[in-house]
Amino acid sequence: MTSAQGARGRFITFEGGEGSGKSTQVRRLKAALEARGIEVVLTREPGGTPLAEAVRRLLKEPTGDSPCDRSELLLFLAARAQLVRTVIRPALASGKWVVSDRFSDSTLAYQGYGRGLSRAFIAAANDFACEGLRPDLTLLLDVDPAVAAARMRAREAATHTAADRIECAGEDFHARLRQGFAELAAAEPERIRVIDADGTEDAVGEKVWQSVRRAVDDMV
Ligand code: Z5A
Repeated sequence: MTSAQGARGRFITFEGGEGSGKSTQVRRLKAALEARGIEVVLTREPGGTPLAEAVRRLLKEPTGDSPCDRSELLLFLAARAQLVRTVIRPALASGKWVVSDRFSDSTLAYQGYGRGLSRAFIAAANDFACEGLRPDLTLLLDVDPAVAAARMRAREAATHTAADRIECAGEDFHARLRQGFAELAAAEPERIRVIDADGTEDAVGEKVWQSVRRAVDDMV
């Protein structure tokens, strides 16, 4: 693990489609790391600062003016630039570990593979937004889309909420997403570990922990 250069903290991101269990596993990993005496800052994307949370609302809630694909991309990047500069870098510099629910791979997957915008441009723009910061480790939670959809429906029924603008993208979009994430993982197997996330929360949590443990043992 070398990419959060000079910092003592470590930067771990979770990626995958909606309903793959990222938020659940982010919380579990935080607890597991804290039990080892590691200070952890949780972030989510888009969001994690007042400005970035305002951008999140613009992206997810109806405004009467749905963003075009380019506008959507730039809003995600604006939120990321603010999060990296004001939360992630300071936390890493002070020795804390940062665990983020989504980060730059989501932009390549959703806006690149999903929306069809230039992946070369997105990679360069990500680099600009992050000032070169890259995750040390990324856990890609891969789940059958039908399983994920069932989880989402169950959550919507339990919380009386409806799917948001991005969640309503069609089956083709979600197939491109999954393929895109798989290609990203194949291109960077050292950084991106694919976790089969079809099992129970405990089973997936154990796989996540095994992937992270080597990094933890290096640190404590
Ligand atoms: N987006 C983008 O387009 N470009 C970008 O650059 C970035 C993001 C950064 C953010 O939505 C949206 O922004 C997202 C991508 C896009 N679009 N969509 N759609 P979000 O933050 O609101 O949501 P999300 O990131 O897609 O996650 P999610 O829908 O909340 O799902 P999740 O975090 O992966 O899963 P979960 O919340 O942990 O679990 C979902 C439900 O399943 C819940 O009821 C759990 O209790 C249950 N669950 C979790 N794990 C299990 C297991 N193992 N078994 C059974 N049930 C489970």
